[in-house]
Amino acid sequence: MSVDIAVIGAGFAGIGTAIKLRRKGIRDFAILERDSAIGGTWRDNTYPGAACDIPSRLYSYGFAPNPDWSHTYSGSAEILRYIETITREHGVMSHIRFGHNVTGMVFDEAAGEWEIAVAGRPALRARAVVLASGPLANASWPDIPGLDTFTGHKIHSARWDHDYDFTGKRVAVIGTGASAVQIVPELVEKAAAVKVFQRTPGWVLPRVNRQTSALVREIYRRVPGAQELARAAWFYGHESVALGVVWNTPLTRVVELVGKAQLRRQVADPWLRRQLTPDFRAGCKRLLMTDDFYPALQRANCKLVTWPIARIAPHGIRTAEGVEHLADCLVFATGFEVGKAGTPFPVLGRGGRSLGDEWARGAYAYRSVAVSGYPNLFLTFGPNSGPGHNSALIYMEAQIDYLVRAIGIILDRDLRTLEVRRDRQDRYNAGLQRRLAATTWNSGCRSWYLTADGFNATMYPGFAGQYTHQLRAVRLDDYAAMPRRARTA
Ligand code: N01
Repeated sequence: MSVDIAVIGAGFAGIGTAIKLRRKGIRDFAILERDSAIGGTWRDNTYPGAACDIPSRLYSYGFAPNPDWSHTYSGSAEILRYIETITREHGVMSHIRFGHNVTGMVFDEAAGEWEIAVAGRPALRARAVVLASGPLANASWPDIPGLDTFTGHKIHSARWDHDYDFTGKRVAVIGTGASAVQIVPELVEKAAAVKVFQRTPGWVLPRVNRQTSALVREIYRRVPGAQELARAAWFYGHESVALGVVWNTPLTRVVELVGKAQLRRQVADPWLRRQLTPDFRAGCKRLLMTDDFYPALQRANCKLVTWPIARIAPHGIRTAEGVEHLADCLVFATGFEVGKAGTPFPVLGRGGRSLGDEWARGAYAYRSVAVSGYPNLFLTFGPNSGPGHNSALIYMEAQIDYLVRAIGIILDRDLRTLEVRRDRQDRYNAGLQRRLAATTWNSGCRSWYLTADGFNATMYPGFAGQYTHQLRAVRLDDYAAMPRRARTA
């Protein structure tokens, strides 16, 4: 079986890619999705309180504005509905092959095709592949001793168990990242007791969510340009935030002042305030946007535990000072496996070289979308494309436009291979790493942005506008292009 293009993953990026391929008149493509439904992150992250902390007008595609967002920041169900709607409206559904779990890819140099292995199914061949499987797709269970000995219920934030009834239960939440700060305010409403195990306090900033009034929705629907204007306002607002969170400059202190003011305003107890005060520069780890987390921690049925976890016991969690915290349910808001195996499955390029091996100490790519040695392969949300201050969708749409243009070049010119030149890739990454050294992410905290060796393969050190600008055109002199006919000549 073969197609011109294989897209791996039917989340936001895969669906966006498919829409843009169709708009370009490309029809011979398949989206391989391991699950039985679309939506990726927004299908999987359905924990109570799950929402996006980027405004919906920015956290959506520019080509598919939605006048009906119910709030400034939408919940996960509404975002999933948006993805389903654009998938249907743009005729993408028929391209999706559900239950197709890709287990590996090998580049066949003679044919100029990727051979894609799919669990329990025949392999698929494709002239070009778009890897849209997402960096935060696999839940991370922490390596805490005794994890398997717990006799109660265990839930990970990214795979919520909606059948479990928290009413009257004692719950222990491990983690205080972006997922936990959304979960805890919901859990305290139902559970008898909630203990929140914090290893590192994060910077918490106000979110201020508002319902969109009927009048505003009507304006967005009827007034030409209104949605674009609102999106532009949010975009430049977030771009200005970059000055305080991307680089480690005096402006970072402004963000820290806002965080400290929120802490002072919402937490009266000086002891608790001290426990919640971060000891690293704002932005070094992901900023936590919430108005509800601190109030939830101060509810009578909630307690913050700051002693390190020593082990998980059959009936709860034992902390370093020897106390056992009994729990009926452990909630793991412990994040995702990021770059642990290099790539989500083995990817073998020219001469059998392995992308996983090359990326073992930290991933790199050319402008985050292409990798030398792996022709006709394009990445969404690839190395160093994390924003930190703006919407991931802005970055994603720029990547998609770029890679669809590159794929168009492969098809229109009937190329066997289009491969980024190594020297261009190296020059790009040398510049990136130089700039990254001056950012807040490299200022000394531990985060999933960095590898164990402190290599930043995750974030883009600049404004969103700079990132999208560099992807506005495919510069052919950055690539080696080999026509198909050269094989037989
Ligand atoms: O995961 P995280 P997340 N013992 O890795 C703690 C996106 N997202 O799911 O900080 C004790 O950030 C860990 O502690 P520490 C967003 O990109 C977006 O919350 O490492 N604790 C931390 O507190 C985000 O960055 C939205 O010391 C342990 C927590 O678990 C990404 O997803 C909403 C531990 C993990 O935090 C991941 O966020 C939610 C251990 N052994 C998520 N291991 C939006 O709104 C880990 N921890 C867009």
